[in-house]
Amino acid sequence: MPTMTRRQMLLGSASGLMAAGCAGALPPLAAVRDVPGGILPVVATTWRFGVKANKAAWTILEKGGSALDAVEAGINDIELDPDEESVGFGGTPNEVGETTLDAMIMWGPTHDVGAVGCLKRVKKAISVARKVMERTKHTFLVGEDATIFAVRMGFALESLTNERSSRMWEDWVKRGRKPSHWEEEPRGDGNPADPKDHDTIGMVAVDRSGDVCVGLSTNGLDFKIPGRVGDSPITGAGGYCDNDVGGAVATGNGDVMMRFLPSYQAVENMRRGMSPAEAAQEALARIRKKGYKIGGAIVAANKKGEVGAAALDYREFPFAVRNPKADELRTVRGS
Ligand code: SD4
Repeated sequence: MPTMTRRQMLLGSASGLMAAGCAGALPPLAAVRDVPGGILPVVATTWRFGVKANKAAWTILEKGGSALDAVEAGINDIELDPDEESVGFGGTPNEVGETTLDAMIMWGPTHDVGAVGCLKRVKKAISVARKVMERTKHTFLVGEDATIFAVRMGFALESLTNERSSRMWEDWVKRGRKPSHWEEEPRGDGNPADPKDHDTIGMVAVDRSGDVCVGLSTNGLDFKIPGRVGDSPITGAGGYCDNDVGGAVATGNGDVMMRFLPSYQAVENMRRGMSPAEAAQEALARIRKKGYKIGGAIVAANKKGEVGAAALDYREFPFAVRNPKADELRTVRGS
């Protein structure tokens, strides 16, 4: 899969820039690890906001911190950003005008997962997911009961609606409630690909110790039917990692993508020797083969710190990559 670099800031070798007095931009040398064929740490994130999310994650990775802390910090940064309309509060609401959140986090060293689906009135969904992972033996909590769990864990109850999200909902009602999710499955040539109108944050990080973490947070698809949970919080669908191999995260039409466990497939493809880009491409090709025509993409990273991505019916899919040598937004074309 060809990749094009839109904004590439090559920071040069750590020692070279240290000598040039630019140490502020670099991770402390102790936190950088050359591995055969690659360099750690690395963080890669879906969509354009990935650059900003990676910056927040990097403050942890550059000090030698864990991929787990980095993923939570990077995703929180976007969840709490009022300008992001598809992650966190103020995001596109469901059919009845309520914004609800899906999130999951998976930590390679323990192969443990925490997830929440249809979470209401709590802003930091990824942090609630981390509490599910760390404080309970469960994996996945949903709906009002996930909210009650969050309150028990000390999270504040807050409205996820703001002026913009109520306006979006009112406009949608005025347009006759179109688009809607009561229509036919997106199959075959007759169906247009989904418009790229929704972005989920999916982040994969490998820290200096080689430990892998993936995380995702989203308010799901615009004007979804109440109660709908997408692929993002489902292990192997939205995200998956194996500490021996690497990790992968998915974005796109989750109703279809969750039928294929594409993140799991991408990680298994890397285990069998494919590059991250090849692994993502092969996992997505399975969806196309069954006749679906959807927008979708996967970002994958292996233990060496190599990153790749592939996309289905997006004209262009941007994803952000940061490691000790680069801080860049890349794009792949949909296939
Ligand atoms: C979902 N996969 O809930 C998410 C939406 C998404 O870019 O990724 N949009 O189906």
